[in-house]
Amino acid sequence: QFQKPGDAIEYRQSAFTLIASHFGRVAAMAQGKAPFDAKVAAENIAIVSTLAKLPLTAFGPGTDKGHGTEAKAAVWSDAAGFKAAADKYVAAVEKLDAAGKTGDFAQIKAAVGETGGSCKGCHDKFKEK
Ligand code: ASC
Repeated sequence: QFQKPGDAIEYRQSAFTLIASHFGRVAAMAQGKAPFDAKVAAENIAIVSTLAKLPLTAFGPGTDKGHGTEAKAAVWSDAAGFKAAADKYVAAVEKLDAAGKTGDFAQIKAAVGETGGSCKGCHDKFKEK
């Protein structure tokens, strides 16, 4: 799928950047930092949902070093733990997607909290900084 390890690292970082940007717009609404607009929330959640699994395809062997990666060695040495964290994130995004479709603020807020927690949970163990 990727010609060189650097291509995979660049790909996953790019995907996470887009996910963080679009999730951030919804999180700002959930936190009351931006006005809640159900349509804008749904549009951004749909983008997050489409992109969510893409970076997970780019942690193959040999992509653990260089090219500005912030992935910790634990991604590969604790592959089961990383898989569990990734599954939690995918499940949270599925709930967020469902909440986005309802347009209900309380449901979106709750799902944003769970999704953000899944981002943080993985970063704490598997990402530098
Ligand atoms: C975000 C983002 C993350 C998570 C995390 C939640 O918006 O970019 O990495 O939420 O900060 O704790």
